[in-house]
Amino acid sequence: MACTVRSHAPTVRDFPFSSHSLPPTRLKASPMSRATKLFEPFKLGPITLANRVAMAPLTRNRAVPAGLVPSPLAAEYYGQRASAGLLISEASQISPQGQGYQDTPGIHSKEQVAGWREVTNRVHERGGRIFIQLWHVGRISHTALQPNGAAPVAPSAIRARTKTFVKGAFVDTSEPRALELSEIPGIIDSYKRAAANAIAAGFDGVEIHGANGYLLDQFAKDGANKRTDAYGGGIENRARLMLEVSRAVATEAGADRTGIRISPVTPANDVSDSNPQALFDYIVDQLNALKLVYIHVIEGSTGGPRDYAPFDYSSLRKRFSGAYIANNGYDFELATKVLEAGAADLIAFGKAFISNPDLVERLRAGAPLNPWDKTTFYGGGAKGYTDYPTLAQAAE
Ligand code: 8OZ
Repeated sequence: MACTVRSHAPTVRDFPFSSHSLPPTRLKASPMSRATKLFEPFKLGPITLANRVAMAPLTRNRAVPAGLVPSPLAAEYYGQRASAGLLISEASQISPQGQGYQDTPGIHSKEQVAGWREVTNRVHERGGRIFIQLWHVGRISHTALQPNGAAPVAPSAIRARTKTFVKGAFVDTSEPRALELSEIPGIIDSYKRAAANAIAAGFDGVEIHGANGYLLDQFAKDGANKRTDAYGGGIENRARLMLEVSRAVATEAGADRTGIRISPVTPANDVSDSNPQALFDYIVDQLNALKLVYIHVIEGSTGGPRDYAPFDYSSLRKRFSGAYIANNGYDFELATKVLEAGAADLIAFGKAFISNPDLVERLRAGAPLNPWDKTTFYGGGAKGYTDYPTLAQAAE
């Protein structure tokens, strides 16, 4: 996204997206339990979710620096949130090249698989379900995070006008190099191996990160993709990588355990497209043919206005026979309205889940929500991660 450079010294607590934080929702306390579709079970492929509340993928930058393995605190954090119908993990790089920020976890090494196994065990013990989000950042990275200090890779050698966070400071993303055609099978293979690792780690499924200006979104959108080969030019060519990755991951994990997150109009990470409706109508038609289990759609500007740019999301809903997960700025009222209207199957909540481990119970009771603390979103330890109280703990 076009990030505003701040005048004060940057810290890991100041990722661009945190500037979009909405004021915490305070709902009127009510002793009644609210019965809406939000709390009804949902069959997602072979698994049954206890309710229609999903926890959106949330970058928290707390992996153990040596090996970028999820820490024991991560098992506690996800376990605390297991009453969500579906947890979607923080974005996790599929390869060392796929990393773009400090201390994000991976899903490419044995040690990472073992770390994630602790997370999935904890969530399952508590009756929850969890998918992992598979991530390749493409050009949203820095040479300091790349193997051998190499340039990050992208569809085209165009630097994104945004920042990333490296070694305790904000830095401009590095000038990327364009991927050679001959390298693309290797990228697809990394997604496949990551999907196999995810299943080995006990995840219920995988979500491909096709959103927010990262690699697959960079290929799809003509602001970032100026290629002249089979992966650039018209819509079919630009969509090719996202679709080839989807097919490969679905082959590995099962289409009924493979979802994808998309953000048709977001300006996040300096990405743009001249005709997002035509592009995403085509992409969703193809995802439907691949029989993916869900599309997870960020409606509007990520973490910002829902009406950022005109787009007909119902067109995507109509084209896709799997589940539709809606995200961005939902509260209880809007979630209920959209589910009752049949415009979505699940609603993903982001920041509210950071500060409310028992978000489902609070929504059901109409109880107030804990406000979130932006300064502990990215990096650090237990503070702002595993120490937000449940309603029961708050009453102690
Ligand atoms: C916030 C900070 C860093 C990365 C995304 C993975 O927006 C992210 C992300 C969010 O999808």
